[in-house]
Amino acid sequence: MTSTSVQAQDAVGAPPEQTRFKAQVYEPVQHDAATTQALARFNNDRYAMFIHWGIYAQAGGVIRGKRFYGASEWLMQRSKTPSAEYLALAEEFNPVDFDAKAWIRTIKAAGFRYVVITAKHHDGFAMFKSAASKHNIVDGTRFGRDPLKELAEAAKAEGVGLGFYYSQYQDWTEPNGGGNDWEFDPKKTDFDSYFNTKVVPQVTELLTNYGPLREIWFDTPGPMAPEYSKRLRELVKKLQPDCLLNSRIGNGLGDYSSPSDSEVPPASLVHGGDWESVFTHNRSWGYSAFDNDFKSTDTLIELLATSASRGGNFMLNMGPDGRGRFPEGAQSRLLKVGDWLKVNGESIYGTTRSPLPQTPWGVATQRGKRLYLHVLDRPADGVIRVPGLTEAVTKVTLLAGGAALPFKQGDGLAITLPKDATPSDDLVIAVDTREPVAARRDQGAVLSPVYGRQPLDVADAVLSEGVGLEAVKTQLSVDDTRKYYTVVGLDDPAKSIAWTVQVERPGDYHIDLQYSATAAQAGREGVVEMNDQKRAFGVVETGKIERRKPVFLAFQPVGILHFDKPGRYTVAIRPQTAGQELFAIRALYLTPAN
Ligand code: JFZ
Repeated sequence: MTSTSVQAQDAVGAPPEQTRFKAQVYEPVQHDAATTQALARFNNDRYAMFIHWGIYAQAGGVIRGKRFYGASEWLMQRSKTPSAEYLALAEEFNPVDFDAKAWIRTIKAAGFRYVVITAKHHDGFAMFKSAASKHNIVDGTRFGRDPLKELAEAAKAEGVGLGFYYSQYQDWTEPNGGGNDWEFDPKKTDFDSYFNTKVVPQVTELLTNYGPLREIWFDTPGPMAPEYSKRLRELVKKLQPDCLLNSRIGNGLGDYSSPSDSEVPPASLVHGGDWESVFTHNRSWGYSAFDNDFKSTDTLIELLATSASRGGNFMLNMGPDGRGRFPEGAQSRLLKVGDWLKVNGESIYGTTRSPLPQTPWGVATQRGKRLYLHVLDRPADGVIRVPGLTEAVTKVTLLAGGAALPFKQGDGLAITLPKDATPSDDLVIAVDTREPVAARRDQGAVLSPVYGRQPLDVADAVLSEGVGLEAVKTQLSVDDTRKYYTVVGLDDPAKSIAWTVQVERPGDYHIDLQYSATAAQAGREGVVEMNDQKRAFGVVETGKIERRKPVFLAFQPVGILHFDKPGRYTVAIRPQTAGQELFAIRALYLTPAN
């Protein structure tokens, strides 16, 4: 079972009722044998496709001629459309271009190991044949086919894993479901009846009629009582003991964690627990006719490599349109990631998290005696340094092509990159060692003058007694959650937050602080300290943090720190006055200033 802090965060439906949460730590948890085995496969897979597909795809984010930005699957709620009018979309919905085999071929070519598709989203319309509700694709559209059945068969034939998303609490077209307060009186809804007559039968159908499932991805449990999460858990495990459950089943009853949307958990908070990050490709989960803001191939590879380097899975979303086609702008980028994986896949699939501290050139993954260095940021001098790597290195090769790379091992490892590599590639370097490289994550972030500005995140800071790490969630729109970490309790000169850094070469670094502060906090004083160097600063107002509003962050220059020789240093922030919370700090940045 997952910890209660998981629940505090994930019990939030969208929109969340809370803005600040105690930060979640991803700890390993004891499971039964079937779940443990399923998690081993889950962690081997690393890369998955998420598909949001429903009758909302027919609207593509537009209703009554009005565009709704952000999550298109929330269209009904955002526009406060009554059920009867919304369900009319089902009459138009006829995805004649849907081809399960073609979808699975693309999914496979893109390198995804399993796919999780919306069986029923918050709108309550089932994308599968259901005896429990007439609002289903077979009985309620002229299409009349069961795409989940066709997908299950195609996935099985190609060896791609399958999972279903199921909205167990929100159901906007059922009078007794959760979430529709524009049409139904929440005081009169009988959730128990909804749960027994729709959720239980439909989840049973999903676990009975579609073969073995990798996971059921529940979502937005909201205020759902623990007994319901418990009953769902028991139902799923009774029907398929090795089907995994995500933490959004609610009440701390998941097998693995779903971080908040579009978040890869900070390395320092990952202590070996199991998790799967979910990201949109553009800015909507469901198809949007006007949003083509697709993440670039490089960004996708970076998210995948970063997730793997922290020991988690990356599940990337696709929103097929009303005819059943993958948007071209998304598909072409996915296939490029697939090409990258054909060459570099061994650095992702089946790897474990990085043993290294934060390094400025990128991230690492590990497989036994082989370490994979993902070079996301090319150093100006073409030399990749891994300070403190003491295990004997036997060989260093470029994964693409297998060319041996020159390296030196003394005080750490220094590898010289080939000069002709294209700048935008995520180059992967395989480092073979005589013994597996031991974990040295707490050695501190590597500071090097050959890179630009280097962030020191509060999530990675050492907090003194009485200072706590919090996650702040604000939103630009319903889907567009922006989460960041900050601290509370930084209100006394005796308290501090601090980072260890490993300095590669002597030099000067500019300090910048990124934070949010209220009017009351304006003018309060703090100090950045490193040994006997102290740089005082005064806080400026940025505004109050409010839920569902953007957070404004100051980026404030503070001064210069001088590191006179290579080695480890501690950089700390401390308030100057007792009894006054300094600010909501996000990060400290150090930028070479020679
Ligand atoms: C939920 C859904 O409401 C959304 O439509 C989509 O399916 C997404 C994957 O999940 O949205 C959420 C749920 C939780 C958070 C944010 C959006 N969260 O915890 O930050």
